Amino acid sequence: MTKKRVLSGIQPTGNLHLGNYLGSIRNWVEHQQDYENYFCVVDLHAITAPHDPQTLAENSYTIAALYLACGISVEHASIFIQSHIPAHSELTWLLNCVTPLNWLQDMIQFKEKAIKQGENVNMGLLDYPVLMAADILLYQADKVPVGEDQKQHLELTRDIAARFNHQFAKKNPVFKVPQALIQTDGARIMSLTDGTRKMSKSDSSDLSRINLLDSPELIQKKIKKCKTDLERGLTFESIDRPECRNLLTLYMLMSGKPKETVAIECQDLGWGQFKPLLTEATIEHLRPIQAKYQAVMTDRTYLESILSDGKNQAESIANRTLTEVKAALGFSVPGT
Ligand code: AQP
Repeated sequence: MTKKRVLSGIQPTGNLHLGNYLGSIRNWVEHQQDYENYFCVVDLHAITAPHDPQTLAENSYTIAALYLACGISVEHASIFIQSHIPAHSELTWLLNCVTPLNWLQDMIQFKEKAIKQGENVNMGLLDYPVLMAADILLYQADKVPVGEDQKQHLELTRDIAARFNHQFAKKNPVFKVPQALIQTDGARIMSLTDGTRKMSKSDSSDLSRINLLDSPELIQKKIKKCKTDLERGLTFESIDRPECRNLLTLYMLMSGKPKETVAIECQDLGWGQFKPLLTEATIEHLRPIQAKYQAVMTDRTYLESILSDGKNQAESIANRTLTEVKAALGFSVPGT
């Protein structure tokens, strides 16, 4: 039986944090044997916010190395860099011309990031979800594992695919309409400094997130300083204690203990007793990931060969879809 196809990606906009890992990469790793996987570093998305050209390429290699360090295996997945495959940009343009403007103006991420970026809002930021739709639809992906913040973009991808098929390919649909794959626990990891905001690479305070490559000392400092409340006894249930729920979830996922065990262990604890437990579990969880990352980064030739193989495997599928899209839209073919 042929395996269903999975595609996902992360922007090289900074160091990966526990939100990216728990909401996204962890799912890729857990289910990689069950699917035919394509995992990309979405560097074209990274320039929708102000970026530094001096670090973009290196950040992309860092993210690819972290995919491997977190447990993605090239036996099950093609790993590649989005900008290495021109079909992503070309399909974006074609999809731009079938996507109603008001669909994009309604996107929550656009509204939030537009406020954050002030006067520095470019067309690319508005167009971010169409580029994401192109990434997914090029590979005819069945499933897209993402954190909850990307759910709305996935819905938009489905709408764009359905609209294109309906307008231009009624008899033989060109695009598969993909499904989101969202974990129940860890789908939305919150900031360490404000339990009502998601943990994010672009938060101006580094204390708001734990990065996968943070040293044990820095992890300890961030957890020590993280926002808590004045109550004793820690529970998952309290709706009005967002920091408490978030930190218990982090502890559960970092320690690998079942939710019930954590609930019993922490029900009578104060923050002073809990924080060292979370610190220890986080440091130990990240230790092997950091060691593997260092090993991958010392062999650049190996990393580049993985990205080159990944590109070749992915590009043939992408180009096939692009040809079908252009045919459906009625473009001429050179030489005919
Ligand atoms: N806080 C989070 N909790 C759970 N999942 C999360 N993801 C991001 N933040 C959380 C998931 O990580 C994947 C990669 O995201 P991305 O880098 O492509 O863009 P993003 O969603 O905008 O992530 P960030 O960290 O907030 O980056 P910036 O600040 O650069 O925009 C996605 O699957 C996302 O759901």
